[in-house]
Amino acid sequence: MDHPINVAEQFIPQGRVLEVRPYGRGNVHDTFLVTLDIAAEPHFILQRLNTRVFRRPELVMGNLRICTEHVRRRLARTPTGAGRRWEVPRVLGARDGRDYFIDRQGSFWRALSFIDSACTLDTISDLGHAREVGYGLGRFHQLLSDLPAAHLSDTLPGFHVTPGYLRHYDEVLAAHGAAPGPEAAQAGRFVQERRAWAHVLEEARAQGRLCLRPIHGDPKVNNVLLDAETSRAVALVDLDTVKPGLVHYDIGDCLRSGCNPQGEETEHWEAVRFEPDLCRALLQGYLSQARGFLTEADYGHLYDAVRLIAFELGLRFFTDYLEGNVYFKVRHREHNLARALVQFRLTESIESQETVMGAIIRDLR
Ligand code: GN1
Ligand code: MG
Repeated sequence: MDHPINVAEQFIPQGRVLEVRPYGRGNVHDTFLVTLDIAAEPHFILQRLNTRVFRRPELVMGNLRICTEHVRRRLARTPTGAGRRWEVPRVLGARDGRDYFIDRQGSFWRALSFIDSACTLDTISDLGHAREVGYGLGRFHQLLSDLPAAHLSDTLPGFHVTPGYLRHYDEVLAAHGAAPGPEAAQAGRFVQERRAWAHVLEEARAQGRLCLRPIHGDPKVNNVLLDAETSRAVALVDLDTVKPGLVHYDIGDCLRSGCNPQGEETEHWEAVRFEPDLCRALLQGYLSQARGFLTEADYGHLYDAVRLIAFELGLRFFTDYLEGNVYFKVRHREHNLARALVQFRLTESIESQETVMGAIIRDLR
């Protein structure tokens, strides 16, 4: 690929690039923070999209535009209440007027405005933070709740469709065989024991009980920006996976990430647990924004959502481990196995708290 500094220059109408450094902890794209010598707006985010995963990156940019423009129009009509701000990243145009740049090697680059005075957390242990992360997802869904899902392209067919991940798992297992070692065997059994249930959300969708809406696709804790001073949620970032989907994918993903204080990258998978107090706080924040558009059936599938998305992510990591780490970036060969064990342990903890979760959901409605 071209050097990121040269690419960054394609996105600035004036000024000079002072620095480009790797940014965040993305598992799929390459992300950089660019610093310019322009005092008014010294930073922007530069990303090289993974086009092996997102095969039609121009559609990703289309979804991004549709959704950010929709939200900006809504915010202009109904501003955010006092003591809060809500921000939407802006797509920055390239010199040739397009909203992306293709380098000499064919890599697809795009630039987004940087949201200032905000921070992210990789894990949470504080109930106030959990409430704000939930609020952030709720606000995001609520602002998109009047955008028909059909206006967005399906940029990642099969994303979060668990039965499809199971089919792929079976294919990989058939092609590569089972992995050696007790932990891989345990993970294999874990998948077997849950396969019959894994279609739960897709079945509800096929029967018309759940419907497609615009979703974020990846609302894990560190994709919710919190104001650096007030800790209030100010934005959701990482908008590549915005597309039609079930809000349950998002709610499940946010809860599986937000209620695991050990974090998804911990090496101590045995210590992983799903924390019900964080779940209550996160859902409370979410529902403060989402009550107006959730249906009876939506509530009925919230527990399934968090159990399923934790399981599904474990399955995706485990499959990638078996396939030789072709999808998620890894720091060592067993990395995806370790990640899978974390999500499977989390799934077990969620399962052991089904009654508690049912009570939390009943209380908060
Ligand atoms: C990937 O690249 P990143 O970190 O934004 C993945 C998500 C997973 C997440 C787990 C397109 O997101 O689905 O939940 O890793 N994104 C894609 O950390 O597969
Ligand atoms: Mg992402």
